[in-house]
Amino acid sequence: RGGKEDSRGALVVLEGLDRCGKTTQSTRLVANLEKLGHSAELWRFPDRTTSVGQMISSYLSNKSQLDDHTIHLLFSANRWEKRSLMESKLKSGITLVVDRYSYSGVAFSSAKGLDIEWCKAPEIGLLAPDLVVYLDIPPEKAAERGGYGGERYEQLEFQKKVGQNYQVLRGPTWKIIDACSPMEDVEEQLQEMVLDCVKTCQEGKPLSCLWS
Ligand code: Z5A
Repeated sequence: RGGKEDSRGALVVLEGLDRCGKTTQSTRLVANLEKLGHSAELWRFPDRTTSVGQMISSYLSNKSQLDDHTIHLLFSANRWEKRSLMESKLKSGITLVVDRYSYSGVAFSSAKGLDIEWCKAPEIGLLAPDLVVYLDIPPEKAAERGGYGGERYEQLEFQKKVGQNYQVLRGPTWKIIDACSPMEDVEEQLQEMVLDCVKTCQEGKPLSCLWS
């Protein structure tokens, strides 16, 4: 264990409320990693390009209605359909920077009143991130950023509940960054955390599965 043959890419997840800066930061992070000579790819969930993803997209833009349990399972299925590709990319040495993952799935669905353990169940067996970076922003501040569009969930009261659920989900692989700091400061802190994590994965840290 820990030899060169076990070297792999890192699974890094960015989480946070709507408008916390995940898209901005994940894009910059991948570019910075590449500049430093690391192989990295930007992924996001929901992945709206698959047929499951198209059902999710239609639901989020209020073009279709779905029962809360059903949409929860679709979000989960959207991660399962990418699981084996995710594993092979990581094993081939590519670091994946993922904009939202299972924690969004649980935090958003349980904010609607679904039982948190029920929400976690379909996520069991997906790959566990090596690092989860939570971009922390008060919901009121997030709402001021460019304003919310027309997508479902883009409402202040709902986002407050989501923020509380994220707190319940925080675990040992989580690191928090103040997302109200200037973009360049967030970028720098994030890069430092991720480079540490990439190093431990190159040194052969084994992959593990959710939910742990
Ligand atoms: N969802 C779910 O229910 N279940 C699941 O399993 C999953 C997701 C995976 C769609 O997600 C919805 O699906 C989402 C959760 C739910 N609903 N909500 N809310 P999405 O990822 O497609 O959409 P999003 O999360 O809402 O992304 P976003 O609106 O694009 O936000 P963002 O990526 O976090 O932020 P950004 O685009 O980088 O930045 C927003 C603005 O803030 C922009 O104008 C920036 O220039 C500005 N910004 C960024 N950083 C800063 C700093 N540091 N200072 C000042 N201004 C900044």
